[in-house]
Amino acid sequence: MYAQLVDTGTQRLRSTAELPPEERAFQERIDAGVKIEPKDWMPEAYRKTLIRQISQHAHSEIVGQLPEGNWVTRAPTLQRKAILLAKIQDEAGHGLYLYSAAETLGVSRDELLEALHSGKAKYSSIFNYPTLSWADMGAIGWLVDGSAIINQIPLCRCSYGPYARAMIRVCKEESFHARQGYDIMLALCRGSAEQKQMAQDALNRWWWPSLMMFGPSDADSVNSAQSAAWRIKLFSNDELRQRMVDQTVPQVEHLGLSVPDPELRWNEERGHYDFGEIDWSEFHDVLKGNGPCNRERLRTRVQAYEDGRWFRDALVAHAEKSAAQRAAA
Ligand code: BYC
Repeated sequence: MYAQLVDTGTQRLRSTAELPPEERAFQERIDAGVKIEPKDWMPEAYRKTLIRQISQHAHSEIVGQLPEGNWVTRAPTLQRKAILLAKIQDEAGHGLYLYSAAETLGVSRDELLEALHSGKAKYSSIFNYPTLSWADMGAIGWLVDGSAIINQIPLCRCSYGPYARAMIRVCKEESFHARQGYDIMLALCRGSAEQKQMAQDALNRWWWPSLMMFGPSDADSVNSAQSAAWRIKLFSNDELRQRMVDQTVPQVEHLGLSVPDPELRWNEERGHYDFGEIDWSEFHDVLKGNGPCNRERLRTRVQAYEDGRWFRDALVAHAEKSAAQRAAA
């Protein structure tokens, strides 16, 4: 099974009538659109679900820096390099807001990092793919950050206040990321035949993993029903994935590229694009740790954490020394 099945204590969705009075009052607040704040009473299962999702999200932002970090020293111009650096720094910032949002639920950052570094916690499947050419910087910004925006805009309205508020700034920054990615793709598609081919190759490799980012199909999404009832999820995995396809296909056409899916076609009746079946065995393999870069990503992340130990120790020593000096004064 690819889900952690965090024991939230709820095996199935209970009707309002079945809920104990405290939980019923909580559900009524959620249904009325009231934001839940850290000091409010909440069911233990709600708290655990949020810790799971917010920490996975934070880990994704942090690990998500690695595939792009690979290209900072090889950006084609000084301007592209400055933009890429700024984007990667934004991702670090998103990770920090999100760890702070998770901490409001009573978990420590050390516990969260330990779960990531030991391989227990998940991060987005998308960051386990390699970045083979400069065009991948375009495809990631355009498709990966583009998908992230589609998933995260509704999260700005989710029921947990600190998560919803963190998402507002994150989405604004993601929008810059998506535009810079599309700008790289445009430049390549207006360039030489080889450059356009690089852009097509990047689209071919990132298209399907980007669709997988939205998670399993609704029928297989174990957490969706309860998360929807708690307004942590406002749209289903499949609804958001469809939105991504509908929004992106005209952008592909504008670039003069083609989507690597022979079954893709406009469905007049549905008013949406139909698209081919996702290779779910690939998705499950990546989640189990067997994607092309899982081991490398985790190793690099743990090494970065170890390399920064002296700095964290120095900060703590400085804080302790300052506190002792203040106490003695
Ligand atoms: N990758 O029941 P489901 C970024 C897991 S970073 C890995 O549908 P849920 C960026 C899922 O966790 C953007 N695992 O779950 C950064 C669950 O397992 P557990 C990251 C996945 O939570 C740097 C199991 O599969 N965005 O944009 O209701 C540079 C069953 O799934 C994935 C977020 O984290 C996946 N793709 O829905 C550039 C958004 N999909 O936990 C860009 C916040 C599913 O039970 N998260 N799983 O062991 C969410 O919206 C939801 O957690 C998901 C999954 C839609 C992802």
